[in-house]
Order: sequence, then structure tokens, then C-alpha cells
Amino acid sequence: MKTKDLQDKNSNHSKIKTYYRPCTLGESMCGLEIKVQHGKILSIIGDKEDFFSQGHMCPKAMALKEIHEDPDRLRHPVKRVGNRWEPMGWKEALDETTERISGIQKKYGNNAAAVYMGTPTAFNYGFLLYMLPLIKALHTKNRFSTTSVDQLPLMVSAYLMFGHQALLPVPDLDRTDFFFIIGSNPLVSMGSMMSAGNIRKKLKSVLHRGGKIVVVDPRRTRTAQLASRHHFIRPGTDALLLLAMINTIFEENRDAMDRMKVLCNGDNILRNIAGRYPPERVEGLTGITADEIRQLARDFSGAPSAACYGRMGTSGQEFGTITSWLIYALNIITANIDRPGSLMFSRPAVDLVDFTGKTGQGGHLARWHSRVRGLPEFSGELPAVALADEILTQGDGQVRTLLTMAGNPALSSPNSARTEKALKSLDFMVSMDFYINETTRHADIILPPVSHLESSQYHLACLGLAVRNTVKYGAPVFRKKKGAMADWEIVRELTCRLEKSPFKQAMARFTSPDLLLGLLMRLGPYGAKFNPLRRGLTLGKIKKMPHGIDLGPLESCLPGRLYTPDKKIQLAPEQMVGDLKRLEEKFFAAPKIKTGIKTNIKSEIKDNKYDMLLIGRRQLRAMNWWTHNYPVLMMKGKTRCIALMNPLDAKKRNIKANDIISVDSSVGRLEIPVELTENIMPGVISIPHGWGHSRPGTRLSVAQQHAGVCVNDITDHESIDAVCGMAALNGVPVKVCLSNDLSEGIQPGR
Ligand SMILES: Nc1nc2c(c(=O)[nH]1)N[C@H]1C(S)=C(S)[C@@H](COP(=O)(O)OP(=O)(O)OC[C@H]3O[C@@H](n4cnc5c(=O)[nH]c(N)nc54)[C@H](O)[C@@H]3O)O[C@H]1N2
Ligand SMILES: Nc1nc2c(c(=O)[nH]1)N[C@H]1C(S)=C(S)[C@@H](COP(=O)(O)OP(=O)(O)OC[C@H]3O[C@@H](n4cnc5c(=O)[nH]c(N)nc54)[C@H](O)[C@@H]3O)O[C@H]1N2
Ligand SMILES: [Mo]
Repeated sequence: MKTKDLQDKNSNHSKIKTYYRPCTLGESMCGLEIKVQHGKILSIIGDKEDFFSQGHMCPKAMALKEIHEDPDRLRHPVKRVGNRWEPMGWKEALDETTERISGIQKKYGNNAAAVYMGTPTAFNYGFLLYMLPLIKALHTKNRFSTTSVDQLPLMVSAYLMFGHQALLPVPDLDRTDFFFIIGSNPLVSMGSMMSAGNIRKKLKSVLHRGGKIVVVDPRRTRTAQLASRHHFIRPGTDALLLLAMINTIFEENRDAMDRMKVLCNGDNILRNIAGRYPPERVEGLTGITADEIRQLARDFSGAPSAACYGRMGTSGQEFGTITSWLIYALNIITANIDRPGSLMFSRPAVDLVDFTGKTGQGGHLARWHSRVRGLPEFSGELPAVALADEILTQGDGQVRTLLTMAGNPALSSPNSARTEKALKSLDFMVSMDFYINETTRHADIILPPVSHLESSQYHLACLGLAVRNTVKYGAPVFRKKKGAMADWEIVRELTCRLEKSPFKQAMARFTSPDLLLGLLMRLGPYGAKFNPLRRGLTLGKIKKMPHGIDLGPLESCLPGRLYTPDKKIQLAPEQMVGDLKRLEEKFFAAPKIKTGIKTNIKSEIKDNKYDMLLIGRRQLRAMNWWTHNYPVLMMKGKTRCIALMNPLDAKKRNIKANDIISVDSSVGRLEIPVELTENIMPGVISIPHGWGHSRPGTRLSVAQQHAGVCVNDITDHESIDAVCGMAALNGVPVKVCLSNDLSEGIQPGR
């Protein structure tokens, strides 16, 4: 529908206005239809005319109304005075923030200031376009974000293999014959590092057209239940499975390297490596038999087209980076890259890969290391697991002031108690956030942006991961109140106050997100450039098409878009090959001992009381930790903060359904009710994240009533993927028992 038709429609129902815009609560970019009357939201439903999501939306989107109306949401800056929060004017808040940060940097050096960016920054184009100048103005090496508790292994793999951290292939879902999902539950997460709109429909149509979906996951998830086949896998052993599949493919000459050779290098190294992993060597460790592994390899390589895809289960573990590498490698050696039905690259209207690639910003690894633990930087950021150390450890370069932006590291980073201890000890902390939550309660000043519906929306990051090329823009539903500020305006104000260069100040001051977006779009692959005779996409045209524009199926683009020096895919980057030693040590070096599960993991040997492995899961009615304050999402259904355990494990421990169990790890203990189900592999326990809202001093009245426990109270900040410092959130060794049956001698908290 064009804007004029929309206006007509709006005037027919003089008081009811209809707005169309993409959802801001996740990566799937579902088109929403929002009806408003007298300044109140009447309804939010999926936009049926949106070609990308076809009327689908997930339950999270319903919360947009309550986010907007939430009385707990901050509408103006506040300052902590003792135990109270006092309102502040914007000028005063921004001036004080920058004076305190500058003062600390002057006294202790630039690295005394740190920044932390949470995940919602990725769905906020104003943020993305204005963030870099602010970070540069801070001149600090202490930059952190949720990247290193999320997709970092994929970005490191893309950088090392394709030459650019953001050249991330996505499954061509509309055309694939074989969708192989390892460690992801897209029917609940709606797809991640892959924007697909209506994912259920897309998965079902793979099956309807005779294709196959195979899921490998320690839990039989909703996605696994829909799939053609599911295999349980022991957490953290995916790299072994993939090596054995690659072994089979090479052994049985099922690879397509004859065709792929022109595009790749390093295939001989990969072949030699895989030679060491026959399926028989890994079956006992993965829990998938050698026959099944061979069959998987044959099915994958034999399908007319196939796409192997992994997400938090494969990224968020101790071997996340090599697993992500091997996932790409499996696709590449079978010619399942860059052709219809395989892993392909999206071509968005604003192509950040092109812009940054051409200016040499495709990525960097390990140019410097964190002060305390020596963890590597990636593209200017240090791993989130290093933040608490940098704050708590005295010495030159200690972090004393922190700016958090749209993040809740107190709960979302491993070892919450330690993170909170660190936040509490800062000289000055400021948060850009509209809630007083577990993180921002430690801030001295909170700078709240407007609500999501008061900002325009363009999915700058997610459009580059779409499974079909598309573009859309959403205008604000509500005009922001006088004096209120959007995130990008807050960032701009901070930049102008911290930046010494008058030119850079002016650049920040006299631009706007839409001006920059319009410019980038004109210069982008579909852009009109600056030639008035050339027809092409402009932001103006896109704004007139609120249901989005279809830019067609994904298209082949290699080797043209590779940013590696030799314009070839690197099949065996040295950093990956080098890390196989760690894999060998973990799984094959130590003597076997008898534990509850087939394993010879060293950490468990050290202390064999940890005889189960903890994994995480996402839930349909929440977005990480922050959407727990909305009755529409929280009031329905049964208790959701519940552990899942196999009846076999429960029986051994005398645990019955709905009992309260105690789960202990090397860093802490939590207590949680348990559900017994055969949908989880024996030896594995699943605890959802997003919970733990009982900390005092927050202003989250609904979340507090449904507090639950935070899984990161028992994940370990020292347990990481050594290649890049990604947190190992899955596969955490734990001990489980009835809560009133606590064994002596375990001291929680480290
Ligand atoms: N409703 C909802 N949607 C969301 C979110 C949310 O909180 N709620 N969060 C969003 C965000 S930020 C992200 S990053 C995405 C994540 O999207 P997904 O990765 O699809 O979501 P998860 O539920 O974490 O799925 C991870 C799966 O990996 C499995 N797993 C755990 N350990 C292992 C392992 O060692 N090997 C294998 N093979 N599997 C393992 C788990 O059982 C789980 O099923 O979801 C996004 N979408
Ligand atoms: N154990 C375990 N831990 C995990 C994970 C796991 O699977 N298991 N998953 C990891 C992953 S994938 C992720 S993405 C992280 C998430 O980690 P975080 O991003 O730190 O957690 P969120 O709960 O999403 O916090 C988002 C914050 O942003 C604020 N916010 C929301 N919208 C806006 C906005 O528009 N502007 C501003 N300024 N603020 C806003 C919210 O109020 C909230 O405080 O958690 C990670 N942690
Ligand atoms: Mo995430």
C-alpha cells in the first residue's frame, strides 16, 4: 500500500490510524500493523501485506504496546543520590557524564574508561550509525559488547575464511533441499544471524517440497520435532562430529573440491586434519554412532543442495570458533556455498560489508590483548568475560568508569556475582537505558532514550543477513515528547562533548541517521548514485513502501565479494588449525574415568562431582533478560523458569517432577524447579536464560514478581573459547541434586 492510500485509509476512520513497520525486538524483521486511536495503541498484528513475513509475528511483538506504556520505563535522566534516584535535566546529565568520564581519563589514562554495548544496539540504526565516533572520541582499548557472548565465533570464521567479519553466509531457505541445523532452535528464536520473517512457514515448505531438515541438539526442541530427523549430541562435541563428517566425505570421494578448487585454498590441510577423525574415533564422545555420522555425511553431500547452519549451541561453547569454521568448511567442500539452496550471501540496500571492506575495516584479530588475562581483541573489542577483571584488578590501565548502552551484563555475562561486584566498585558508571535493572542500578546516571515506537526503524544489520534480499523502513508511530531524546541523539551529544576535533564535532552535529542512511543507500548496490537519470533505490522511495520491497532471491557473488588477500576462501586458517590441539587435549589426552556420561573431560576429572553438563535455551515469550516486565508476555502459561532433565538422571538422584533441585558449578549454586522429559539427552540439564529479577534496587515491578533464577549465576567467566575469548555458556559442568539433599563442602561463589 502506498503512503497516499494509507492516508486515505487513515482519514476514513478519522480517529483510528494504521502504521506499518518492522518489529524492533529481534532479527526476523516481521512486518507489524499497529492501530492507534487517541494516542493509544489498539492492536498490534502481523502485516499480511509484508511480503517478507507474510502476516507472521511472534508473541514478543505484542509487548511493544506495554513497553511504550510501561510506568516503570524512565522518561527522563536520573541520578543516584544515596539509595534514591533523582530526576535530572538532559543538559545537566550529559555535562556531568562527560565531565566525570573526562576527569577520570585525565587522572588515570584513556583506558580507565570502558564501554559495553548490549544486543538491542544491533536493531537500532541510529545507534549503529553514530556509535563509532563516540567510541573513537573515548580513545579506549576497553571496548566490550554482547558480540563475545553471542556470534563472535561466526564473525571470526567469516573474517579468517572470507576476509570480512560481516560477510556472513545465510541458508538459502527458500530453495534448499537439505537444511542441517546444529545447535539452534529457530522455531523459538525465529532465526538468528539469519533473518527469515516467517520461519515456520519456510521450514515447513522445505519439507513440503520433498526436502529434509536434520537437527543435531542435546535437546529434542520444537525445531527438532518438526524436522525429518534429530540426533542428540553431547554438548561441546560438535567439532568432532563435523570433523568426522568431513572425514567421511573426503574418504568416500563425495567432496566437490574439483569444482571448488578455483575458489579455495587449504583443502589439502583440511583433508589431512579430517583424516585423523574417522567416525569411530568420535562416536563415543559425541553420542552419535559412526554409522549415523556416515549417513549424515552421505545425505548432506548427496543432496542436490544443502545448507549447514549453527547458532548459540555451536557458537556459545568452548570450541565455538573451530565449530563455526567446520560448519562453513562442510558447506564449502560439498559446493554448498554461494549457489541456490546452499549458504549464500545477502545483498542489502546499504551494504556495510562493501563500505567497510573497501576501507580495510573487514576485521582484525589479536592486535592487542586484555590487560589482566591476555585475551585477544577482535576488531577493536575485548571479550565480555574480561570486563569484570579489568574493573576489579588494580594496576595501570584499570577500568574505573563504564558506559553501558542497551545491555544488561550483570545478568547476561557469565558469573553474574563477579560482574555485579565489579560494577559496584566503579568510580563512575553511566547507562543508556530506559530501565533501572540489575545492571543500571549500579549506575550513577541513567540516560533513557525514547521508546521503540517513538523512533523510526531500519534494520541496518539484519537486512544484511536476510534469506531473501529485501528492504523496508518504519516511521515512528508516536512523535517523541518535547525534550525527549533518541539513542542516536544521546550518543551524538556525548560525542560532541568528548570529541576534541571541531571537524568531527561538526560531522556529528550536522547529520541525521536518515541523511546518512539515504547517502549510503544511494551509493549501495541498488542505489540511484547521484545521477539524476539513473533509476534506483532511494530512502524516499523506500519510505513510500511501508510493506517492504522485494529485491529478489539471493544471488551468487563469489569470488567478487571476498576480501582475503588472494581472493580465495581460506579452508584452513592457521588460527583454526592451531586450536585443534586444544580439542585433542580435551577429548583424547586424559585417561577415561567413569562418570554419569560417556566422557573424559579434564575439568570433570579434576573434580568428578560435576557429572552433568548444563546447556541453555531461549523461550518464545521473552527477548533475553529485558522483556520480562510486560504482563502480556509474563502472565500467561505455566512457570517458565524451569530446568529440564532426563528421567534417567532424575531417578539416580531421587528427583521427581516439579521438585526443587540444586545446581552447583565451579562458580555458584542455584535452585530451580525441574521438569522431567525424555526430550533431553541423559547427562544434560537445560536451564533457560532471561531470569533472575529478584535483585534489590531495580524498578521492574512485573519482572520482580516472576523473578526466577539467573543461569549466569553458575556459568564461569573463565570458561571460554581460547581462539577469541567467546564465553562457553553451554556445556558447563554441574552437579545436580535435590535441594534439601545438598552435599557438604561445595562453596558457591568465586
Ligand atoms: N523468543 C526469543 N527469541 C530470541 C531470543 C530470545 O531470548 N527469545 N534471543 C535472540 C538472540 S539474542 C539470539 S542470539 C538467538 C539465538 O538463537 P538460537 O541459537 O536458535 O536459540 P537457542 O534457544 O539458544 O538455541 C540454541 C540451541 O542449542 C542447543 N545446544 C546447547 N548446547 C549445544 C551444543 O553443545 N551443541 C549443539 N549442537 N547444540 C547445543 C540448545 O539445546 C538449543 O536448542 O535467538 C534470538 N531470538
Ligand atoms: N547463559 C547464557 N547467557 C547468555 C546467552 C545464553 O544463551 N546463555 N545469550 C547471550 C546472547 S546471545 C545475548 S544477545 C546476550 C544479551 O545480553 P544483553 O543485551 O546484555 O541483555 P538484554 O536482556 O537483551 O539487555 C538489553 C538492555 O537494553 C535495554 N534496551 C532495550 N531496547 C533499548 C533501546 O532501544 N535503547 C536502549 N538504550 N536500551 C534498550 C533493555 O532495557 C536492557 O537493559 O545474552 C548473552 N548471555
Ligand atoms: Mo544474541
